[in-house]
Amino acid sequence: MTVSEPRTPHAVSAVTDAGEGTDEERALFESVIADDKRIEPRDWMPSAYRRTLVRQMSQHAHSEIIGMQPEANWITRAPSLKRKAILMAKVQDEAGHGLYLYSATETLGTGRDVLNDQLIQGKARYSSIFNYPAPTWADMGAIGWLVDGAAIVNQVPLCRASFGPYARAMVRICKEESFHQRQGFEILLELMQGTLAQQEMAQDAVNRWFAPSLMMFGPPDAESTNSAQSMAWNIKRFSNDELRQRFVDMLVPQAEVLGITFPDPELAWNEERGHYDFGELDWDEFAEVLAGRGPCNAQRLQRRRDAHNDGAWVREAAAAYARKTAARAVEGAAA
Ligand code: BYC
Repeated sequence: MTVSEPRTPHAVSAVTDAGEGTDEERALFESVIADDKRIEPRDWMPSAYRRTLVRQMSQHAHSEIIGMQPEANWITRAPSLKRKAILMAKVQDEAGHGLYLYSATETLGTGRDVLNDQLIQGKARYSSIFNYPAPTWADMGAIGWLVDGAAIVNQVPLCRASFGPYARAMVRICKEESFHQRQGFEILLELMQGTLAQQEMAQDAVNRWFAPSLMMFGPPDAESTNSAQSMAWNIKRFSNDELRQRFVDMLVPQAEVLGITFPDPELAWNEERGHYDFGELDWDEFAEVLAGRGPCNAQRLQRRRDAHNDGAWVREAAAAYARKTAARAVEGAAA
């Protein structure tokens, strides 16, 4: 399997860039990591640690922002006022998550405008999962249950990430993701208790989202270029495959409650391992999506660009208002 533009694996140590910082600074950084404590924005840190955080946190922020699109598409078509209100609240939460994460990334010295430019110019990654279409109402259930479910499994360990602002942002995000997952499960539960057509719609959505949601955890460990270093720095706590396995083990009993099946003939309990076995994922498809050739990549980016351009007048008005308020404050102080 090849992920587009593969990176050379980093050497695995707490401090990578030899010669950086003073002996004291490096020793302090290493001891904070070894003691499983937090690095804060003003602390000295190796530049590779900073770059890794900016990479992961900005990709995460972009995922939240792009991730609003498949669901926002259903706000005007939600089947009831109650469903519309819940969906609006969820999409609004995703915007909030994006903003906390951009703010946390800013504490590392990379501004939101820079990150936004990278996103709209197609130079930044965001989660592969948001390049798949959401053609039916049941997709809202499948996204909540599977996509937010995978997000929780991936993100709960990030509440213990070594960089303080990231870890703290994740605490609130995880609480909200938990509500998101339950609302998805509840949509599917209601559909599965409905007509045959509704049951088929729910099953079809789960068939389409199952494998992509497992790919959210990233490539297999052997192909994961960043994992070893990120784990040495206590940014990641578990490997991609460990979390993927945890997710599958969590899903199977929930699927039984729903009366839904997964499109994987190899899915079976393995007594010896104490885990569910599951089939190989289509990593060529994953590579295609990462290379920008997934079903919705072009549409998602274009919509983000359009929204950014459409919002220019709001940014200009806010900046003009801020200038005016500042000028009035100066005049008031002089008077
Ligand atoms: N999609 O070395 P690896 C949400 C890239 S939003 C795209 O294992 P790492 C939600 C990876 O970036 C949830 N790219 O990487 C929002 C790397 O490329 P670069 C988003 C992926 O970082 C709205 C290369 O593949 N969650 O829940 O150690 C509505 C090699 O991978 C993906 C986060 O962002 C992917 N799936 O581990 C509803 C969580 N996987 O950068 C829901 C935070 C891998 O070297 N991020 N790549 O060019 C992480 O935990 C980690 O970054 C990952 C990847 C586990 C995703």
